[in-house]
Amino acid sequence: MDRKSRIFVAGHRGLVGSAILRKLKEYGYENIITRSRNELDLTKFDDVEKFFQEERIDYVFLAAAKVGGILANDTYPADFLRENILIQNNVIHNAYTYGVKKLLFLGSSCIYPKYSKQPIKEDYLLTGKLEPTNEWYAIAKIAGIKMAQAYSKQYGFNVISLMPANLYGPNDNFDLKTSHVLPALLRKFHEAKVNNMDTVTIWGTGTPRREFLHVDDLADACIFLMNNYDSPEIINVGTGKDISILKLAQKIKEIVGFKGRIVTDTSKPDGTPRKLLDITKLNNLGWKSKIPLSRGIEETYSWFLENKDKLY
Ligand code: GFB
Repeated sequence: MDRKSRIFVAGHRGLVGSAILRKLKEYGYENIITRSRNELDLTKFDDVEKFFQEERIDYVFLAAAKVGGILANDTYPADFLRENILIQNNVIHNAYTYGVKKLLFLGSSCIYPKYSKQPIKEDYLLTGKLEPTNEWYAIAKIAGIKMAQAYSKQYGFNVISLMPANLYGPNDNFDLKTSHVLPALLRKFHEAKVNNMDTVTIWGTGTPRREFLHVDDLADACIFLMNNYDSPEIINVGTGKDISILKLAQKIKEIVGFKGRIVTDTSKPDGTPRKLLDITKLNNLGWKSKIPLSRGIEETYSWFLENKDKLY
């Protein structure tokens, strides 16, 4: 990409898209194109076709997707499967058809088998059964990876696919029913502190382990790989470190300054026991994450405090 390239960030208001937009601006890219959901519904083929026909886009960051935490995935399987497949099919096909030079697709660490050997290497994809709470989303994302690879194989389209660890940061979803664990716990501990409550309840047993990547690190990796990686083979993006949900809760409790106890609700699902990514391939290309978890959580908590009145 050069400074004048026409770069489309799909999903620029979401956690990932907004971070990519910030980072592109920081690096001096001047020709960034965005559309809100009202302006362009990516699930509508004809609208997406018209957009690519008219806009002559050079590069696409496909960060638009239906996403959510463990409960949202488990509750709305049809929406997660359908919307994601529609968005990625429409964008990938029309990007290829209307001359896009390169497209970046985003998957997720949940595409790997539930009981993968750890850390998870890229070639473990499709070697075992998926985690049932999010298999619908995972199947959609696997279809996206395969779509990208098929367009590369059949048409020579330059597409790359990144598999990020669990993401967090500014512009996350803080709705307790649909969010991921990290924003949910920030909000729960904050509200418990403000309301002088005795306990905060976390879902599941607290024993599952997750790898958390700050979305600004992911955005940086996206731009790095757009400029330095040309292969339809998937590539993991993570920190190389994971933490149990209970330890995460203790860390967030300390950062927020809540004095009460943590209790577990084991009627809620644990999900995958562990999904630590093997990031050797990315490290060998010369990229490493920079934001340590504690600092990332502190900054996200500050962002939450500044923005919470607009969030829910
Ligand atoms: O972040 P999370 O919803 O996503 O949950 P997954 C991670 C772990 O935190 C699970 C526990 O073991 C949850 O039971 N947890 C504890 C909580 N308290 C809470 C809480 O208050 N809210 C939430 N949400 N979790 C998602 C997938 O799985 O991860 C998606 O469903 C996607 O497909 C995403 O891959 C990255 O890591 O379990």
